Amino acid sequence: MGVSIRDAAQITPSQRQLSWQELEFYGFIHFTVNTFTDREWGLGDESPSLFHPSELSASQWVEACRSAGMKGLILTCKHHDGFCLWPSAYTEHSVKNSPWNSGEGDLVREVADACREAGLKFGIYLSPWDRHESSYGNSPEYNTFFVNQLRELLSGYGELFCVWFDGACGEGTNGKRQVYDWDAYYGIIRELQPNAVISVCGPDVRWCGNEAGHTRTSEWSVVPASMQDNEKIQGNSQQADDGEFAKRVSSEEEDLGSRTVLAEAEEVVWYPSEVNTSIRPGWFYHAAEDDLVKSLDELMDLYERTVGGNATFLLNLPPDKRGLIHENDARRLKELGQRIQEVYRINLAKDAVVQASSEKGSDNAAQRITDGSSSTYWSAIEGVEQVELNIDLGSEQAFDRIVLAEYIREGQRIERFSVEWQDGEAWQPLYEGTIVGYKHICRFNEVKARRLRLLIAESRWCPTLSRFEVYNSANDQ
Ligand code: FUL
Repeated sequence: MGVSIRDAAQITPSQRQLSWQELEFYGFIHFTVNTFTDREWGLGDESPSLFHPSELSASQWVEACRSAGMKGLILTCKHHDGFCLWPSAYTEHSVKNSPWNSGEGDLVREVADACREAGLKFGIYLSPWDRHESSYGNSPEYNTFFVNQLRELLSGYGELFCVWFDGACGEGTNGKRQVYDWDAYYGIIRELQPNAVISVCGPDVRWCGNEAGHTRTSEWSVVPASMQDNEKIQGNSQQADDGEFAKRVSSEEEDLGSRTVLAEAEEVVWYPSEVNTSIRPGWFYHAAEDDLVKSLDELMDLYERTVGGNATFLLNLPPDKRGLIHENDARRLKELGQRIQEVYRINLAKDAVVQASSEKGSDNAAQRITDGSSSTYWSAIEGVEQVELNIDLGSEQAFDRIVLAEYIREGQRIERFSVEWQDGEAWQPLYEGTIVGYKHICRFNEVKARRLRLLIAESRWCPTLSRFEVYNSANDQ
């Protein structure tokens, strides 16, 4: 029992996990018959004739995502009500029986094409729980049906970056119990879309555990393999359509990867976190929520805590009955994109001179952390777990953000660090942090300084860093 620090330090991401992590921020679209019935969970008996968006424009959705700085989009191809946004050959419960485009429409195709045209990655959400399909609960029959639907989506719409399996199910004790054949689902995904990550009820991307935008101070990507247990993920997911779940934050499991956790673990895996939340209270559009779009400050804070907290940010945008992202949401997304760009535009450490108390060799010299490339990196000598890095910005600068990035191809190592600034002869504390991982955004009150030092107080085997950047958020003015 117990995983050694050195072993934990050697756990690295797969190529598909790395590519996914680099997307950082991407959109979620919840759209189905619920949009027209004003519900969050459809019952499965809705008539396909309800689905009649009057002005649907997938390129407007994609443009809204792009304006926010998102690099991908995941579409609810089928939510719990079972209605399919593509003309599946395996059910009548789909767009082929809707007035939209006279039953000739294929929304999955429209969104996939719009994404490709705009340079966004495309991913699919397919709810395992299906309240319409009569075979649901008759396990082998439904599993065949589900694999057939997966095959349609995996083979008909070009490259996918993600297949998102929701853990939610509201069948309750007297409902139908379906035993999902996860191995069969994963098998066909790996076969037909080897580059796609399988998220939530899947081995590649971990659900952060809440839908309210709560983030952990120390979000480890290396966690016990037992976290990949789908039964447990489903148990923690939404069980009832009571409008409460999306607001709930459970902080029971704050620590998923510290040394205390490693000491008890049998095996650890690279299983990084994704934070999913909605721009409005609901996942689907409700006119009553038009004035409840999250504020720019809230969204910016979420962005900095998720992407800047070693997670990715999956932000949901619900198109309205017209089939458009409402003006209020579209405006907010554009504002967010501008704010992100402005805050992170001028890196004040671009020409900084860096020295480290330990350096593995010239390929991994300390200076690598400011060369603007995320494929070069500094590393301490193996076995050196505490390091001091001195950063000289060349002249005094005013700033309130520092961005750190580990070279995660080599694993996640840093456990505790602090940053100080030089004030005359003295060093003043500026920031204390725990993990870094893919990206850590340090936020603090503005300070004016020329010299900084980063003290890595605890790490696993030897720390690495690929980026050290300095910004001033006042630059957005
Ligand atoms: C939940 C679902 O029940 C919601 O409707 C939504 O799809 C969200 C992303 O996951 O658990």
